[in-house]
Amino acid sequence: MKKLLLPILAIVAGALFTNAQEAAPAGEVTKLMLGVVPNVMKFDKAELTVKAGSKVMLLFKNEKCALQHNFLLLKPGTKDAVGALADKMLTDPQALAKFYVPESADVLVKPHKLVGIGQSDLVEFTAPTEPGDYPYICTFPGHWRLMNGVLKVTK
Ligand SMILES: [Cu+2]
Repeated sequence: MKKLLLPILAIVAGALFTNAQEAAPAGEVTKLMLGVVPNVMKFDKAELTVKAGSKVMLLFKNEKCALQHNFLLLKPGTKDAVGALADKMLTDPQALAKFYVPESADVLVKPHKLVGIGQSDLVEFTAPTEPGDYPYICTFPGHWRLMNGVLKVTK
């Protein structure tokens, strides 16, 4: 069922996009895959690249890691600040319900859930219009120092 859903979503997004394209010829849908390296608290890619302002469909998938993870995209230069907020959530009784997403204006893209073993989260967003290096991190407390990467937004 899940395997079916993605192609269908892609087709729907593609169809929507075709219509939108007449109004916004610069747009395009970029599909990205991001995974988890088991047991070392790392994403399987340290770097991803998208065009500024493009539609992005990112499939974040945890195939083999027993820990739970998430995917957040942040404003440039804010990894340490948001990471520190994430670590503080250890004392927040609502943290699990919030999927360990800290409340911060530096968070550009939030996850829908924590992704346990065998699970995935399809994250759709519009890439920032300003080119630059946008950090992505997992905010499960303690993970972000190792579990981070850079989304390169290009012109
Ligand atoms: Cu993690």
